[in-house]
Amino acid sequence: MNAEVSKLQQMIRNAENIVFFGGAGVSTRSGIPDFRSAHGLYRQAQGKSYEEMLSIGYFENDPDGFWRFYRDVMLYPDAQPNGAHLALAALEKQGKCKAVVTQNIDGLHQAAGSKNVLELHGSVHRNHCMRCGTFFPLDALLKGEKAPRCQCGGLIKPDVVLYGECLEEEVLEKAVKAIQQCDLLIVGGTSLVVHPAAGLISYRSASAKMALLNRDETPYDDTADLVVREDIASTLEQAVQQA
Ligand code: CNA
Repeated sequence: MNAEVSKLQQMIRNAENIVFFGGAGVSTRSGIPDFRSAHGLYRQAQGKSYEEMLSIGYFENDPDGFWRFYRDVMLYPDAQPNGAHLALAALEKQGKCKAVVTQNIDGLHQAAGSKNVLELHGSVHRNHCMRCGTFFPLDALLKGEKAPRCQCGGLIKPDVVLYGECLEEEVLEKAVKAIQQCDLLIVGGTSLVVHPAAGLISYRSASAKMALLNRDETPYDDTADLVVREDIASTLEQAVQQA
């Protein structure tokens, strides 16, 4: 174990109220590409930007085009939790991790066993008819060339916060409260450039420590007590196993 991972292990040992704040990099080892790293989806984009394709404006103007793109690049129904998700679930079981605040929409923290997961950007697993409110599980929507429609004829929309939409107030408030109360904020797998989500890490108290586990540099590296630029799954697996 290198010196940084062993420092993280010590920080976890000393902490009583840990909150994890994460993003797409937490799930890359599960086979779900992120947006902004070297092999991320942004680099593969052609024509329209991903922000445009995943915006509420595009969904409303061309729901068929939106769903074609969304099915193609955002849905990974066979993905399984990796070591990072499992380590965080283990930390919750130990009573140390009080909340996972995630920008991810893949449901893998819950699949790993975490119970208190605050999904800032929603989830691909929840979908509703925009006319009558009927719920649809992901499985029912995976196939097709067109936007899925409810029996009532209404358009189905994933409960995912699209670019141009506001974050859900209640989730945001719970996330802020959890971060304000923690004594160790572990931030990882996020480029910290998508707002307002990224700004939430600034709500930690002055006495709380922050560990930032991200392969690439972020705008907040200077404000962290520890920065580990390695794979988050192996970092957390090592640090939590022996904490
Ligand atoms: P991002 O902007 O793509 O940044 C990801 C960061 O993770 C990059 O800085 C990488 O360096 C880092 N990273 C990638 N793999 C690893 C790894 N194995 N270990 C350590 N670091 C790694 O993603 P953000 O989450 O910051 O951006 C927010 C967007 C991306 C949210 O709106 C998400 O909904 C959206 N997104 C979610 C998923 C998902 O749910 N799995 C996938 C792709 C995009």
